[in-house]
Amino acid sequence: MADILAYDLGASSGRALLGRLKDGRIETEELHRFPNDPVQVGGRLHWDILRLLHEMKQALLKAKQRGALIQSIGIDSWAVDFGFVGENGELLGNPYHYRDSHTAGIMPALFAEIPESELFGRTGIQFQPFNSIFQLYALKTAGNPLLREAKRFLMIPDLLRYFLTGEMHAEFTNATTTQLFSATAKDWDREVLAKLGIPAEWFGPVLSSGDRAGALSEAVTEELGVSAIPVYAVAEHDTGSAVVAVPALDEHFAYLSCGTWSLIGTEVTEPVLTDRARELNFTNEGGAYGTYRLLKNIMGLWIVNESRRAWERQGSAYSFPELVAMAEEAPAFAVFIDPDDELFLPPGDMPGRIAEYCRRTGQQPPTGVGETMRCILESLSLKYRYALERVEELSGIRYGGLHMVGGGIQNTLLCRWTASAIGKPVWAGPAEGSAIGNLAVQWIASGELSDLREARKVIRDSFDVATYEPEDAQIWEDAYGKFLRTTSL
Ligand code: LFR
Repeated sequence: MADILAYDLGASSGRALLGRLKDGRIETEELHRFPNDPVQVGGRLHWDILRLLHEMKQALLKAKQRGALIQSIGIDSWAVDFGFVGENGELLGNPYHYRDSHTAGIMPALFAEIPESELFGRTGIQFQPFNSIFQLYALKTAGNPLLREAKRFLMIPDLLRYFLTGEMHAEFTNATTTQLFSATAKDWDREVLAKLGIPAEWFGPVLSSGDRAGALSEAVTEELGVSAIPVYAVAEHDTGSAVVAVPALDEHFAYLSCGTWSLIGTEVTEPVLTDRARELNFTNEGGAYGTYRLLKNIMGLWIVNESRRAWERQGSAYSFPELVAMAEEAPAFAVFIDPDDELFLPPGDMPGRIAEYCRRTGQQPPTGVGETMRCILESLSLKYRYALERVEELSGIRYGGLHMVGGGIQNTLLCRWTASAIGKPVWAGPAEGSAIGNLAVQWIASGELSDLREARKVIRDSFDVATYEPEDAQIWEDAYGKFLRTTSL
């Protein structure tokens, strides 16, 4: 039985999943899971990229020990971040983490060179200070010496794929998230690059999902004693892979990819470049097979993860199930935050920032762990409703419910509250959305699945999808009104 391997790297952990197609069903096996802890040095926040490569190699060794015969490999990861390769083919420096503060306050300076409306019209991408365009601009403004030596710009999965294969390629879904990619010409936007003085030669040809992207290099096959396994470009942006795995049978559907971030949106065939989409700061990220992901970023479980770390630093360690149980016991709808307030973007003391947000908005700060957790999870659920209403406005479609995929669905309280907040059913599953979408594109590439539609059907047949029905309609309606007033949304 042929196995294929998906590497899915998230902002807090990475995993390697083996996938197998058997009688029209997908079977997966987690080969390896590893933390992805960023490293702070000299006041800057970096990814530990070589450690990630090491862990990816560990997965290949584990596969070998199990006697798995891997037919192909795909890599997906978070978006926007990148590394530079120099003249001698070596990595220059360490890739920055998109939550590093070097992009804070940088957006207005760039808009003085390219107006906001022009940049959105050209790229269709939402404005976030951490988009690659702003990161590059910040490095340039600071006179960072890496820029003088750089010969190629590679996004995180491109870079890791290069380490494994020796070939440098860009990939469509992830390339769009740079905000340097033309939504209409479907190629790097050379005019934007020229205006910002970024060398166009850094940006190579762009592969589509399912294109062959080389094979394990001799250096790797010799080091690990494995064969030259082919590597495919999948939907290398993890959210792009997660959307591939949404088990929807309808053409039009709404999804929420729920992990460190919450990405809520729908799949469209052409980017929506209207003024309204720009005002709402929606994005049109490239999807698999020429689709676009019209979606909105919501800060997501990052706020929970960081709060947990803050409590741990204060000497109180809680597991996620404990935190969720404490949220459920706390009083309902006491205080609200806008999870997308910029206060919550950088790492740090989230409970302290939630208290600060409450004071700023005339609310009594939550007093304990349970209250704080309740505030976060209720506010997230209500923000999902706000965003979903805007997805419906932009697409002109009313959705019958919301598909939730990603690790966040293990938080069943969040799924329940989301259903109640949006007043529609939530269909939750699969949890390993990105890795499964990654596998699916490899199977389409090898011809074992015919297309995206068939892939979604097979995913639907292979994984449990839990349905959550909305409850307490009026109570949630009132809470939504209070949430909107408090957050001034
Ligand atoms: C989710 C994600 C989001 C992107 C953010 C930063 O993992 O890829 O889609 O906006 O991380 O890269």
